[in-house]
Amino acid sequence: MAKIVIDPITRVEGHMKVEAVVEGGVVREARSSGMMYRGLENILKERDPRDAARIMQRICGVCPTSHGLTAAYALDEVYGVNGSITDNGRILRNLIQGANFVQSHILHFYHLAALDYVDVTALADYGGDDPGLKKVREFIGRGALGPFMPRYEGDYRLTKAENRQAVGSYVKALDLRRLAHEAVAIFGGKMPHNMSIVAGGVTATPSVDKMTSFLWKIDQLIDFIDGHYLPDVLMVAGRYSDYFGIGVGCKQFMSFGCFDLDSNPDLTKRKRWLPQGIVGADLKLRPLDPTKITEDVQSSWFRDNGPVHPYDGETVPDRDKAGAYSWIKSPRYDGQVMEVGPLARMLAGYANGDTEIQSMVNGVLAHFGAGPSALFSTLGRHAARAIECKLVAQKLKNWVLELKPGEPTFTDFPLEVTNRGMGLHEAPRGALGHWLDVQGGKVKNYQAVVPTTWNAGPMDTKGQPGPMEQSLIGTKVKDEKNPFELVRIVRAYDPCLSCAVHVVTPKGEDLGRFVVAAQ
Ligand code: NFE
Ligand code: MG
Repeated sequence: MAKIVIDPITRVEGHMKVEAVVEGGVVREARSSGMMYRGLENILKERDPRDAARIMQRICGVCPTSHGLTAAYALDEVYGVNGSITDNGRILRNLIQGANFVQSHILHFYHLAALDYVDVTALADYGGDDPGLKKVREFIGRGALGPFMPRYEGDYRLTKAENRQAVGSYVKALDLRRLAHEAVAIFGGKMPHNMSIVAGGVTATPSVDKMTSFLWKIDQLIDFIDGHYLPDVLMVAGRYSDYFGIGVGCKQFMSFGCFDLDSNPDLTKRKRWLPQGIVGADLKLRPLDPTKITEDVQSSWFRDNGPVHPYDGETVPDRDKAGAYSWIKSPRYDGQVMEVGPLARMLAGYANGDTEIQSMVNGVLAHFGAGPSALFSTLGRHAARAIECKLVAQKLKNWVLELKPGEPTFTDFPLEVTNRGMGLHEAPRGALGHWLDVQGGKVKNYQAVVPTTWNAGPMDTKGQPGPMEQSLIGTKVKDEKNPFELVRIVRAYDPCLSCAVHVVTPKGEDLGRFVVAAQ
């Protein structure tokens, strides 16, 4: 029996540890742990609720727009304007959020995941003129290999030409991500942490100049997605096609739905481009009942009052709790484990009859001669993310042309309220919910339940491991010293620990000391 510990396993955004007990070359037990403690929920207490749309974005620099937007949805309900967001406000929110999706998906494939498959040393004797690739060759020549090393050695399967193609895209993707950030900033003011999404709509106003600039950037992003991202994912999938059967997971998926097409005050009835619901292996979409969401802290370093709905949730650390092994909580839907993310969204859209999604998903499956069950896998997660990236970028082009310069973007409201509010939307990594309770115009309680919390959460009271843990258990590990299988499985979920452990003590106390081993 061997124990493999990978700490940290994430390439950015916080420390996540994975421990796997391997017996006879197969993972028998797996533990996913969030190894840091933060605290945005507690910071909100007693503040003006409107601060939530700014402060909650500080959960993360990768998906701040999602936290600002989901906070704004919750605040729309608190202030009673959830049924009266103007068309301009709704569309601007979609554009800001959509441009961040595109950036985040490109970031994930190239800069967080690709180096698990692509051998950068293929550039060591590069003799061409591409400035980006020459830079990579120089890095290799000097032995200065960060961020490419350290890495596991052995299972790199692309040809030299394919590795060079992928590294070329890796370098180009840096520029394209900047372009996507600039697209967010056109209507969001800046990126990260936009200034314009607020309760009641958006403070930015559309103009023909801004719309043209946005369109021009999105066009270049679409060229990159068509010319690099989609072909590179297919190329990697071709060489590593066994990963269509590795990392299967819990086969239960949840999407809160995203990109509003109307302003129905009830978020379970609001028309959204990507639909809301629960999908199982039968590919049938069932409606979501948000009252069935709970957070369990049985295996988390928090005071335990049993699984509770987020409106009743609390964030009280207990670092010495017996049996706990993570700062991440374990969210459940109707007591069940749920995977969230691009795969969940593409499955929800597929099951709902979206012909664009069906055609792209079927195209990828046909390319590999695979059936729908291949989607429940490590490569299924990469493919779903790439498909979504392309479809979101196309939608952005259409939506920006629906803006009406000169018409309102914001609906005003009175501030002295006592009310509760729920925000449900999707972040790039999956379903994101914010719940807040406001009394006498001040925040009494704030709870965020975040995508990586769903995916990377630990075992619950019923003994059910979280989705990533389920993906790891049963995996064959060929070389325990180079556990490619484990890092590829975990990274395909695109975990973000800053989001997952978004809690901190109000006084910034030191809650524990951790030794972070080199990967
Ligand atoms: Ni820090 Fe985030 C996304 C959110 S993941 S990246 O996407 O919310 O939990
Ligand atoms: Mg939380």
